[in-house]
Amino acid sequence: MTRQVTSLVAGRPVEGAAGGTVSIPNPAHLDETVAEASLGDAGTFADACRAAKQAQPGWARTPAPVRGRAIQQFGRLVEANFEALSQLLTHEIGKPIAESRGEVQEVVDTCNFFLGEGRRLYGQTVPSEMPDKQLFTFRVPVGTAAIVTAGNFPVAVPSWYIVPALVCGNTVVWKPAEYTPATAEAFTQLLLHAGLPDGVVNMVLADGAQTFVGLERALDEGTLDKVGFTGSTDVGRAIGELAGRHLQTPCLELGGKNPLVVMPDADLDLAVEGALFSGFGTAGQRCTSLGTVIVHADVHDDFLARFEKATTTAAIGDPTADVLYGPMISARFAERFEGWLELVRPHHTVLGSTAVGRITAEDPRDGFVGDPGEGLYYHPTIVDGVTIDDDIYRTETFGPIVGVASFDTFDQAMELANGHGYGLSSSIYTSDPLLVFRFRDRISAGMVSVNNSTSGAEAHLPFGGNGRSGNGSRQSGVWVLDQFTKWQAMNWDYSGHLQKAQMDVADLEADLDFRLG
Ligand code: UN1
Repeated sequence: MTRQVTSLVAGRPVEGAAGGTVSIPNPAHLDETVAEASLGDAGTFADACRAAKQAQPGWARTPAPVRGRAIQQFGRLVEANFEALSQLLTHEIGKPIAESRGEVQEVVDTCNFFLGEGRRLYGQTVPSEMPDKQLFTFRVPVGTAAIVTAGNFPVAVPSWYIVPALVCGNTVVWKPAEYTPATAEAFTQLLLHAGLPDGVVNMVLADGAQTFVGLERALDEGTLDKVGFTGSTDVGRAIGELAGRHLQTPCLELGGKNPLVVMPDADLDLAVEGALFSGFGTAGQRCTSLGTVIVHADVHDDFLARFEKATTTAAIGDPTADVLYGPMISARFAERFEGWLELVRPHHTVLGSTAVGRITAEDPRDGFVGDPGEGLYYHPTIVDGVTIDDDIYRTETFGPIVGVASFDTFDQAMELANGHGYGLSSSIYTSDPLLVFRFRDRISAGMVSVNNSTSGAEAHLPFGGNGRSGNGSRQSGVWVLDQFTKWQAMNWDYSGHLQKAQMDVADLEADLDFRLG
């Protein structure tokens, strides 16, 4: 069944298709159309920001525990529609069904965490320098938030922004990836049925260029107070510049080139399992996907042989079956991936499958699950012999490709782990606590795994990166509250007279010349 979907602004579907229409094929069965979407344009986006601005004061006045209740209801609706949403996600972006269910669970986990935040949103009571005076802090909503997200996690990542933004008293304009309109529309319908007043959540389907113009317009009009963006480093930089001109700090979650370091004392089978999942799970299209395995020279050959075996024998294919990964998300992702395959140089050794590039009848993959000709399937590719000077070392390659580099000293391992300038996720396999803490101390990444893959962050720890991976903002858990609230400081002097801070403070005479005999 093909879904007809459109933007949802102020609780209503947007008529017409100011930004044109797109047809979304199932990437696992290209002859099946999942959705026909009517796109909005910059004007639609600006209208949505106006609707959100209008709804915001009323939503902020809604008591926070009641806002938390809306989040609880949304979480319940997601659970009640768990399987339908998971299946839709798999149909629209080809994510293996087990991973889609995991992603929907991440939305439920996020709701479970934040539904109680409505009853906390703690401020502080702080002692004053003066008698008969009390200091306080309050969390104040930022206002309206535009959330622009990628399509590789079309519901979990949006929920990381939208759920805390709402519970904090903000209203939202969400711009999902234009290649996941069906999942986005379904997700928005669940939000709209959770009891949110019209205009509190708005969803605009639009392409990137129109969205950027819409952002500029809304910022100029003063209808937008915060931008959250998950996507590429280049677009993040442009959004950061734009927001900065309006004295705003956006929440930016950008790319990664996540290292997985294998020390000589590592459990190699465990490391292989981690590399396989984070390298090829979601067809390597997570921001937390493994970029380069950095393996000690003493265990390099042994690790590589085991990694090659695991990769060559892994089940790839139909995402509704039990596979390591399915197709690429869309034709755009497939094309970009083909470009990145050209970063493989003659000094590299390529392993992992029966061929490189698209899986076809001419370039088949042993053990492929289903018919590769039906979808956008690509061979897994291990590139051994990566050095710090290689383009592939410093380029985020969003797809099923993993580099392998080797090192002799821990310093070299750290240079390789940090030298690309990204800093999202990282991992070390070792049994030595000293190395674990040395790694934690020296790695530039915002997230560190020990004897675990670079993917699979839990939904209540701070998620985010440094350097080319972001501007230091963090999502998830209590840490994201600082993205969606501003601290307000209040002092209340009930002494009945003016007490001047710093000047009218009681002095305690001390004998600072005193010394022990
Ligand atoms: C992303 O790729 O943008 O940590 C998010 C993970 C998932 C989320 C990834 N929980 O791999």
